[in-house]
Amino acid sequence: MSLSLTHSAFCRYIHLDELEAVRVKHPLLSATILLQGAQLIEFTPQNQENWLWLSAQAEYKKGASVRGGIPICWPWFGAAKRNPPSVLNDIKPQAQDIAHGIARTQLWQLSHLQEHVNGLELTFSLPPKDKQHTLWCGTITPKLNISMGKNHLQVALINHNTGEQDASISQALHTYLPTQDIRQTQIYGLENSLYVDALNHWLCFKQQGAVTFRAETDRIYRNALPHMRLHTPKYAMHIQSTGSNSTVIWNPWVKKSQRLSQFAHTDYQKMLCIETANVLDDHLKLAPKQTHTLMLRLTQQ
Ligand code: TA6
Repeated sequence: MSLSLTHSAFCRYIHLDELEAVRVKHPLLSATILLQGAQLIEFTPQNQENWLWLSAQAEYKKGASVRGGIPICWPWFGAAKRNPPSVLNDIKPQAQDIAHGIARTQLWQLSHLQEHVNGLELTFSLPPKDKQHTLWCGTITPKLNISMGKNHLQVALINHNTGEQDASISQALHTYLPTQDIRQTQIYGLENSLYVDALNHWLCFKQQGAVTFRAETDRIYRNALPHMRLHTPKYAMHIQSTGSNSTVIWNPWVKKSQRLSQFAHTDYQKMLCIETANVLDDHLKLAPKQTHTLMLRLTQQ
């Protein structure tokens, strides 16, 4: 099915193995978004490469998240049991072994598509589904807005509490980014931030200098600054966020790489995750009818 835009741009549905995706091509860019999870797996400005890392071993199977791009962790991040009671209370017992929530394996719908002279904007919504209610009984509904141009990618996860009571979730835009060499990759903007080290008994530490990678890294930075810079051997990227009180930095390194699905043993050398989030004590609390937006904006220098 083709969704016509102007003569210079088009948007159509394609199949990738078991999954359906929206493929957009514009004079300034191209992109691919899986309907499962509203997962952006490719954003390629004109004459450039994909800004996002996508596993060469990616599998497009129903009910399983594809490794790469920007998976949406919602309405909880990480292991359910690691979440505060106000988040855990809405997760049904049969869902408590599911990592990173249910949104990334549910079928979203393309609900809005708009072309601008400088790019494209798409909105995806997660229709209320029986399956969802068997796994989670919260009252917050999400929408995902993706805005793209020749030198920017903006992703906004918009949460609205439809209920008559306060509601809580944890969430992350789990962004996979490429690098030519993880050992020559640095993240600036987290200096002196406090972080929880998921690999060291979830104890709290203070970041000294830029973030570099010499071992498995799985850290949740608290009250992170809204602007970070990623430096890799081939490109530098500004990472700006609003509505985010947590930043997760992850690289699986050698041993975990051997246990990960859809991941070659040496892939850790060529990727990292910088995740725009609200997790642990900084999870999202919404009053009745309140709306909150978690927004990530990537631009290259
Ligand atoms: O965001 C970091 C993390 O929670 C890691 O602990 C690791 O589990 C990663 O997410 C990937 O999770 P996934 O379920 O996509 O394999």
